[in-house]
Amino acid sequence: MSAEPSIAAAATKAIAIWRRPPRIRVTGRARTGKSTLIRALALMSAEETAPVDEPGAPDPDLGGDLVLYVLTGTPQPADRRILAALPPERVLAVLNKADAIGTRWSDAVAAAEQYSHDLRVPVLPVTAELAAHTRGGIPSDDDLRTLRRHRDRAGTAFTLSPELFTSATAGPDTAERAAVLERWGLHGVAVASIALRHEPDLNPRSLLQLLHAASGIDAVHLHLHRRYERLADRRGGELLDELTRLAARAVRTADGSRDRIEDYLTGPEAARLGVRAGQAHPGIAHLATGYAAIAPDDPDEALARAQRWRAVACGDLPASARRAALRVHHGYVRLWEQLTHAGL
Ligand SMILES: Nc1nc2c(ncn2[C@@H]2O[C@H](COP(=O)(O)OP(=O)(O)O)[C@@H](O)[C@H]2O)c(=O)[nH]1
Ligand SMILES: [Mg+2]
Repeated sequence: MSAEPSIAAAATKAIAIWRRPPRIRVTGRARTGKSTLIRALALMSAEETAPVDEPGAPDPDLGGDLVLYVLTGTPQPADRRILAALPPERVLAVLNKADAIGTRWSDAVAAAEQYSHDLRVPVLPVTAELAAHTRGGIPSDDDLRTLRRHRDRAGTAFTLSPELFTSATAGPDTAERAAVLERWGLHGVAVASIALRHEPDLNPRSLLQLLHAASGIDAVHLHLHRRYERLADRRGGELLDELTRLAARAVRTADGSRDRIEDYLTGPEAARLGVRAGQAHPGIAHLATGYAAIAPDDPDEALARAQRWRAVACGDLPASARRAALRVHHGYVRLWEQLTHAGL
């Protein structure tokens, strides 16, 4: 019979793939903090894999959209092998347990930069345990009273180990100290003590913000969000390619599937997807920074951008980057057409 139902079905399938939520896998060696990081990020859709580098066990399946790779300390040969086999645009690595690296945050930042350079993927320092605590609630007045009572000991060996922090030699409030330790972890206690020494009147909300900032988790959130956007842009481009292919293959029949696909491809949403997909190409992404990702609402701006991208496409570029630049150019031309016709 007619090929038409299969065209409609194929278009529906392409749209479903485009809309599918990203699949993210959190991996790394055993006890690097994968579960803790998932809690800290509140990543509902993330799946923790079996640990990497387990004797006798195969490497975990790292298919899907994004891989969040958890390191602690110096990367091991298994970390290097697995990271080298993954496409860099699909990977973000964190250097967890930053609280255990050196004596200050800048030591963890320097280590992360070094690993990032060696491994050729972004590596962000983080203290997932503290970040997970700051998700769990706000410091109580009791917590603050206990920490204030010992603020003269902030920055000393007192906060170096759970045993020292809860030692009976520091006073009769061992149970209260154990409770604070339980709620905020050793690193949280150390950071909070120093903050309270400098500012004894700090309120619970400000202290929570400070602990959250000290965990480094916001940078991970931000990077992940950017990865999600890049992924959405790439998928938008794949949708356009697939629909273009389907429309080219289809015969025009009564049910109008091909006309609907063509209408969509010449419409405003496809133009915006094309601009975004083109700009996300790694070879030209740097040329797109500074420009709002959404289309301008004045036709002159759309035309100016179309001309600019035409010039980029005529420059010295590898073939795939040139196609991407042309896709941006075409997207802006379409938008310009729509904006000028809409005004008539
Ligand atoms: N010092 C420190 N310990 C952490 C941190 N994150 C996790 N841990 C601890 O590392 C251990 C393993 O964590 P878990 O999330 O279960 O690791 P997984 O095996 O990779 O899932 C636990 O005892 C955590 O409390 C961190 O940022 N700093
Ligand atoms: Mg786990």
